[in-house]
Amino acid sequence: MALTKNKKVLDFVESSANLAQPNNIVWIDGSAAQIKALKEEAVKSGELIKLNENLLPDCYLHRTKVNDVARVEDRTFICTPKKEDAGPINYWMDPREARELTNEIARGSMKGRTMYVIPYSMGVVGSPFAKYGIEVTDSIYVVLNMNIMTRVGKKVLDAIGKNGDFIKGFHAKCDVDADKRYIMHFPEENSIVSVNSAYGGNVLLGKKCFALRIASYLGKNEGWMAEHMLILGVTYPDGEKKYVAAAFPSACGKTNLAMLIPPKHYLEKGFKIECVGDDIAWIRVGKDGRLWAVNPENGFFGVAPGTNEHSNYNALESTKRGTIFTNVALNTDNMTVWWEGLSKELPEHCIDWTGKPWNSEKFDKHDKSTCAAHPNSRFTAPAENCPCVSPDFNSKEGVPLSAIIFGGRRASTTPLVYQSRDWNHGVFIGSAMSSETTAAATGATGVLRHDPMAMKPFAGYHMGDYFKHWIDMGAKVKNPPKIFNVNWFRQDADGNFMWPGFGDNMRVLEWILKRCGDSPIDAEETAIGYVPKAEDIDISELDYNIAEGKPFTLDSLKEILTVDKEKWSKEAEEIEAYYNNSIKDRIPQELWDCLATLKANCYVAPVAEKPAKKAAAKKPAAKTADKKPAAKKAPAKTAAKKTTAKK
Ligand code: OXD
Ligand code: MN
Repeated sequence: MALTKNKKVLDFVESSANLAQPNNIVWIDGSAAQIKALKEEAVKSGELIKLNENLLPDCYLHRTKVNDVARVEDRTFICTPKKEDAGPINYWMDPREARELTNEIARGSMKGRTMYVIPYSMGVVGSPFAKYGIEVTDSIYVVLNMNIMTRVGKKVLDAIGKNGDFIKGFHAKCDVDADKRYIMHFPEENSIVSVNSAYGGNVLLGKKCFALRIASYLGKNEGWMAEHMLILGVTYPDGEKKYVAAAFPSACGKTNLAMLIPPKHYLEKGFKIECVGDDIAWIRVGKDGRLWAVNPENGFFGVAPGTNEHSNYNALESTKRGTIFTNVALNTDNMTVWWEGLSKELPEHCIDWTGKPWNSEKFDKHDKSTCAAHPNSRFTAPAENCPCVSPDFNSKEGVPLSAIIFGGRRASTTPLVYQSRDWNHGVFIGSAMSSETTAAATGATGVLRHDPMAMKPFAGYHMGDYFKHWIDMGAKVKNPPKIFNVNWFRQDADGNFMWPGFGDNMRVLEWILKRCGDSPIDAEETAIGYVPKAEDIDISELDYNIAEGKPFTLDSLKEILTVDKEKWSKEAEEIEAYYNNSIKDRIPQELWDCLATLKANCYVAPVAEKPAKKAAAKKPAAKTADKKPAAKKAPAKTAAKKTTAKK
């Protein structure tokens, strides 16, 4: 029975049903009884496997089809009436054509099936940040994941009210046919359509589709920001709290940073990290002239491989109850789960993510095809499970940001940390981000690509306009957060990581926040921005590399803080080529100015020549392609600390 009188909701449900022709329609009211019954039904049909109730209470395993394991960027479209509004780095389709195509695919696809209607809220229901959506789907897996990742049920329909608006989301599994898979966004119609997939990032429509692509478009029009960022709080020994948001591309360690456990001597002093969010931040200007952020989600859709009690104790604890695992391995000895990096010991009897018995003798950690768990296997865990979840997690106002951090996987060039000269320069740094690709999206991994603000796959409109929106937002805030860039992934000539990462990133966070107060600590001004004086980063009790006889010293730190002008001069050319050849137009002048400054700062006069003129960035294209050769594969980390590459 319909749970609302809102005509727009009823019309949307009716038109979806007319198209997909399900046998029946079930409204998700959010009650525990309904969710329990759906889990039982999914176990009966084999869609979910019930795990050991004593060891992993209320936890389930789901396997996707082998052709459906990651986001599909080349089948994800922004459907604006004018192609140029989607911009040159989004895939675009004419909205009418997109509707016709997906209607054709979805027509009658739910015959003999049930269509579930999920009312959900991104953000705390009733808060000023909250936005509502209705997703219709023929997948119980989607219902159960949405129930973890968002706030669902009747309370959302009550908040939408009789006349309120919402984002329409239509999902149909169809035949999970990769050739007919489409993830369509209609920003001007507040609508999303997803067909022929059942993988989270393509079908949990509240997440990437709504909370980033559609929300970034809404944010541009309404004066706020939707960003691919974690949010964390640092509590100081005297009880003071400061908050940071950080953007890293998918599977580059956002969840690890958001739940970091500081080194022992920080803990002893009373420092604490609390997690507000691990993937998405909605950011608004507060009455006090600062930027305030909320995490619109209610759970974590985290990458499983590499997660263990050392790399991310808090994430692992979060998965111990009420969690849905996707494409991890099943340990049949005790009906629990396993993935590469969970433990050193390999399970004796195990079914791999494709459902076949796994032969651990053939396992080669350098060959992904021998893995028991898919490299992009996931856990969907309730945020309330997380031991370090912030008491501000459900705050209606959000948290005030002291710093914004950008970061990517860069084997060279980018120092461990540096700070922008001001807001606009920070926007430039974000716009120039590049990182090696990961298994979170289909396609080759380990290839360096530009990923501005970690939003390349998620900005719902023209990237040049998105940069402009950042510039405009900066002009609106009296006390903007300071902007930084970090790189945990710098490698030495032998391909070893030069910084331990994980909990030790606390040392960098501490420096960042010391730069944000009323009387910031000093820093070195360099060609690219402010870099720490090495002595100002606490490296006490850092045991990195000791086992290899190369302990981490001040000189090691100095090495990863170096700014090599020659490399940066090449980087500047690369950025200019990216602007000219990929983004092409609508790049704000402020960013061209920052690029010109970078080029001038990195100019190295040829030896024995007269002083040369300063180089200036100009629009005419340098003809470099937006591609670099695949970065050298990172071998396992040093013997001092064996870690996975998601720090
Ligand atoms: C994610 C992603 O799932 O970025 O968060 O792919
Ligand atoms: Mn993400």
